[in-house]
Amino acid sequence: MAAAESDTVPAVADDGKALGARLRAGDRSAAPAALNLVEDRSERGRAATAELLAEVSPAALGGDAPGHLVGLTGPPGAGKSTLLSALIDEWRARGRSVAVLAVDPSSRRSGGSLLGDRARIQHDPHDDAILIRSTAAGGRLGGLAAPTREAAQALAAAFDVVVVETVGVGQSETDVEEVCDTVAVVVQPGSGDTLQFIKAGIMEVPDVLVVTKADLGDVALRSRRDLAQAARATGAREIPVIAVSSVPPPSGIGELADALEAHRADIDLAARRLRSRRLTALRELVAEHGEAALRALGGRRSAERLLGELDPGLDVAALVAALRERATGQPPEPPIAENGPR
Ligand SMILES: Nc1nc2c(ncn2[C@@H]2O[C@H](COP(=O)(O)OP(=O)(O)OP(=O)(O)O)[C@@H](O)[C@H]2O)c(=O)[nH]1
Ligand SMILES: [Mg+2]
Repeated sequence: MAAAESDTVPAVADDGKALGARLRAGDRSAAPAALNLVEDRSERGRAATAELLAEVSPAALGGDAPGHLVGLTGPPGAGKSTLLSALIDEWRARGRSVAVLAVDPSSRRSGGSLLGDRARIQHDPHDDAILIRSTAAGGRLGGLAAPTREAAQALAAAFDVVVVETVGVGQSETDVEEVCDTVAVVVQPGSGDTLQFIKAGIMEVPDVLVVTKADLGDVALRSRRDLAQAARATGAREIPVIAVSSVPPPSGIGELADALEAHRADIDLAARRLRSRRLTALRELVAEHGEAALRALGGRRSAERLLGELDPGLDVAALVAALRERATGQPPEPPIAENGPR
């Protein structure tokens, strides 16, 4: 592992290349500065971030970033943060380094009532194999802002597990699915969440379903049964449903860690990451230039086809640049149209 040259975090945002190279070498001490950089949305920050991300791109790494990108999502108060505290202990006991990007939706909630009961993620602050960072929410509840996606990408070069924690119900979870290798959807027992969840028909999203607060007893068992039934009814693939208790003494945590790992071992990671890069590129194109950019490419379908023809080793920025070039008929142009938020 490359030793940090100094113990001070670079104050300026122009060191993207060096930070990216350190992350690529597995130097986790570069992570906090890298996250600061990614959050710097000034022109200079963006340019340095692009350099950083190029250093951890599949091309630079000679393959996909090794970290396991885990999405953890579910309704407010379901027990996500408490569960993460227990999962972090489990992963550390297994010798894994863990980074958590907790998407903080609080600014988007009316009032603060939901926050009253909220737990923080507990962890050993002296353990440098753990990094916890709150990041701002994207445009919608559960939506991922670009810095969160970029941070996840960067951290996956240096941490064994990178968790993106979001609050979400229904459709909003698909954002996490787009970025992560494995998505765990968390519901608490007897809350109506379970039913709503089943009715909403979002069974495509979870790779693993988690019922929290198993210590509550029967009500948790019932929720687990209902969910398992709904999961089976969707047919296509088997979704494990795991009941966990995160308060001492924890239970089900090892089983959940196993299920997450098993999923990751089971998927075609390269294909999932490639799909993720392409979907992200489309999303960024639209965020930058509005739907008009898609129209200029002949619609979403045709844009997807175009992406399919591009070099699979390209990173998101390169894919966006290629799309932009096609859409405008020439390299970097001012925005095609202001279409406002979707
Ligand atoms: N009995 C019991 N309570 C739990 C368990 N896990 C979490 N809780 C409680 O449930 C409440 C919400 O837990 P959080 O971990 O903050 O839930 P969250 O999903 O992160 O909530 P938001 O961040 O607000 O979306 C807290 O009061 C926790 O103490 C559990 O396993 N058993
Ligand atoms: Mg939380």
